[in-house]
Amino acid sequence: MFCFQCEQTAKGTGCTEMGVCGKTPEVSNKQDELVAALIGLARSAKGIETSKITDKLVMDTLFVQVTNVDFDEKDVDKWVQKVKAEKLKYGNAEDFKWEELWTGNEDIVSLRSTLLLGMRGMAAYAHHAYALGKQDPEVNAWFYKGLVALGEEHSVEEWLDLLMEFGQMNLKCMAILDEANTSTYGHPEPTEVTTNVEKGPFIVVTGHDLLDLKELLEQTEGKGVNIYTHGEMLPAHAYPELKKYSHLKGNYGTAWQNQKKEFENLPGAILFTTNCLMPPKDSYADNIFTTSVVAYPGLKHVEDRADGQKDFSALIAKAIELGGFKEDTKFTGINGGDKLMTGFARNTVLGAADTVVGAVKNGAIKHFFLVGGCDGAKPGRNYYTDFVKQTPDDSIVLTLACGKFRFNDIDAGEIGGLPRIMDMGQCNDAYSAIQVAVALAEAFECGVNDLPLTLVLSWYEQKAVCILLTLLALGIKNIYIGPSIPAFFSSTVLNVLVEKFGLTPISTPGEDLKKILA
Ligand code: SF4
Ligand code: SF3
Repeated sequence: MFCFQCEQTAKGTGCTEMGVCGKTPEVSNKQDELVAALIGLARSAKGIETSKITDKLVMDTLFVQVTNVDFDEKDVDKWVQKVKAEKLKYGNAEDFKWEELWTGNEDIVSLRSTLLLGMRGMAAYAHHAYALGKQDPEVNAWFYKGLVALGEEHSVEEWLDLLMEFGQMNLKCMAILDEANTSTYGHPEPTEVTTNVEKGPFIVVTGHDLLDLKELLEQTEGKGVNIYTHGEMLPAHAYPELKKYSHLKGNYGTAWQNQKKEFENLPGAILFTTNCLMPPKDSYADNIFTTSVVAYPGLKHVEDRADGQKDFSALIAKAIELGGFKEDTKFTGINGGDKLMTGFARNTVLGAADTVVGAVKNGAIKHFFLVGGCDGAKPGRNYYTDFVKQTPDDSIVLTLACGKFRFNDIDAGEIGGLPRIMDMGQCNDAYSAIQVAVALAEAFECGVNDLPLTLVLSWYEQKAVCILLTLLALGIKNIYIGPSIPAFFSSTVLNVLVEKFGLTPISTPGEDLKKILA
């Protein structure tokens, strides 16, 4: 096996014997086979109009390869066979030789990997939009274009152009997802969410899929089973069409890497709608249900919806069997706070644009930070907590994705009625942050790079890769990135990103803040 797609990769270079995430060599090799088969499918479909079924299969099979999604060799093999069968509908072009995926010139491997990993991220966004009936032919077509490109030779310049074109396409894909979410569930509204859990049966829903949550809310209504979000599902509380359910009670736990501790002895059932699943401990494995692209050997799986809704009855029965806590039980975030604010997506922030612009003009707001991205297990990730704690009182911290659990229970005060820390949503909502940055630039008649705005990203998996490529494609400069530089950036590629875009590895919060605010 060889895999270096995520931040926790072995020795910072690559997992070769076993994934640090728990992915086995068999699963890893199967995933490589899947990439090879997908390239074969894309080659066969060149110049032919593809069906919706094929488009959906391409998104799903790329999503399956994202870190902490699928740990089941049989399941990945099922996807390989599906792709091979689908290919025959279009032709029989040669598959890519998967052994060649990670070999060859270091810089070419780096550029090829960056595109592949970015596409895995975009596939997740396309998958979620598709579930809500939204898709874009251009985005769908780009998956095939990108797959064909992965199997071809290109100069470094050509690879960089492909990466920038991909970044633009991912912006489009994120826009469709934003449109899908807001047209289905309404615009997120500022919402306070408790970290406490009420007595009685409950289900914890984690991952990013809002439709799964919505269907589960409908199926548990009036049944005496409460629903709690976990991790990336927290922003669901802000959508009018989801918050209207009175049994959507609160948020349990923090970011994904704490699940082994947080799910141990939990008297509730747990639904994983997407990443990040960790290999479960035996003590709670029986309480876990996966669905959609998520799979783990031996865990119960809720089948995909055909026409109607998914059938969550076994999950609900499990929650009732477990019975929940006997008494209302208090929990806190990692800094001891028991209230989390969410719902500061583009509509809310832009709705307060006059206040924001006014506060900048009268000096009440001197700087904006976007501190966002994935969380993870490395001790160095305290950087993000410390960074936010050290931001000056006249600055605003926008945040998104699961990295926010490092600081989202801190009460950092307000400026002009707006909280200093504003949660814009999931990683899937990065589009919202980009829209706010663009609108601020318009209001101040300058470019995004001329705003008093600094992006401080934390990355872990491949959605962070596609978002980074989008930001670079938009020409956004001097982004701080941590906790480490991706292993798949060769030194040459990293040099290009540093020289061309000013991509900056994080150092210490104190030093970085001094530099940023100088
Ligand atoms: Fe290693 Fe990350 Fe790949 Fe898992 S996803 S095998 S931890 S690089
Ligand atoms: Fe988190 Fe896995 Fe990336 Fe959606 S849930 S941000 S790591």
